[in-house]
Amino acid sequence: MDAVESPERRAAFEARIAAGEVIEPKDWMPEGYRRQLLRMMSQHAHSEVVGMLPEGNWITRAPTLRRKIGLLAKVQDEAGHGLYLYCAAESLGVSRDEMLDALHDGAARYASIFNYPTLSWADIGAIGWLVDGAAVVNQTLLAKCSFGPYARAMLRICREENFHRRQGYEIVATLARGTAAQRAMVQDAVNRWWWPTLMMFGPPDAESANSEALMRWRVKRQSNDAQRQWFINLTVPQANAIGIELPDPELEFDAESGNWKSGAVDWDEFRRVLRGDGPCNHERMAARRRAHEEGRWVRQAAQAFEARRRTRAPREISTTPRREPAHV
Ligand code: FAQ
Repeated sequence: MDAVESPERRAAFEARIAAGEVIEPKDWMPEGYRRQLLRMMSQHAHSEVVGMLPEGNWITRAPTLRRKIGLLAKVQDEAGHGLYLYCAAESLGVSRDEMLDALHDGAARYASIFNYPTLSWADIGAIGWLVDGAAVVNQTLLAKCSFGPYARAMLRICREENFHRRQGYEIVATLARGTAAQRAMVQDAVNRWWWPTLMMFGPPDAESANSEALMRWRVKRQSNDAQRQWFINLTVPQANAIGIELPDPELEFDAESGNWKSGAVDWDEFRRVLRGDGPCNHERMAARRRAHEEGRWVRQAAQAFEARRRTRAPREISTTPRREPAHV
């Protein structure tokens, strides 16, 4: 046990959580709380950054200029989310370099969903609609989590992910109204992304090793299965509205609970992907490591620039007003 972790301190911390207080980085916290947050937040940051790869593949092949601008902005947003999350996680006393080393060494995880390939343009719509849609459900809850920096990072991220979700849905809806070939392409994309999206919420509650602690500490505000169900309930009517079929013959509405009941998720597939045997695990990690190596000179140049800036005397600022250029 941590030298400063006493039963009294721990009880006071649990009381703060129970009262719905927000915990800030300088507040005392049990080591278990810090570790859980660090695991989850760094994993989340890695997911945003690795998540740029499947969609980044399609920037050069977007069908129109409008679609290309949208996709470029989305991929850049994901990079920004990674940066906010690394900053928020750094407030727990671990550097970004350490977190990135853990990702590149294979010690840290990132979301299983990003180990699937993007085979057609319709996949970009399916990712926006389904994957970002799932992220919004999960992250809207995290915006109310007990750790201040994580909750605050989620506010802006959720707004952006919601926009991504709508952009993805618009792509899917457009293709669903298109030619027979476009309809077939979008249906195929949804068939491939549906089940991996449901796996994003994590294993069933009974197998979720971290949920008990995370729920008690109000980091997770709903269980994996509850979040999955919420997402299914939101998504089925959206699919029906545009004539897309979700690839689950057992999906049916249960009037008693008000839920859309789904068939069984293939949890063996989920475990295989987590073990590193998904369709693109090797490709994704190789691309991430290469990007990190190729960016080394940028980081070094930025550090050298900052070191030089700090040693220079501040330049005098001119107080003479500048004249506006004359209108011609
Ligand atoms: N993938 O005990 P639990 C996005 C692991 S952001 C990989 O239930 P927990 C934006 C889990 O780590 C997507 N591993 O875990 C975007 C644990 O292993 P460990 C990322 C998973 O933490 C869109 C073990 O299984 N979002 O998509 C997964 O209580 C489009 C047992 O599981 C977040 O990270 C998985 N899906 O619940 C970007 C949100 N599920 O670490 C680009 C924050 C479970 O003990 C394009 N995270 N595992 O060795 C969370 O909400 C939670 O961490 C869960 C997992 C729900 C993911």
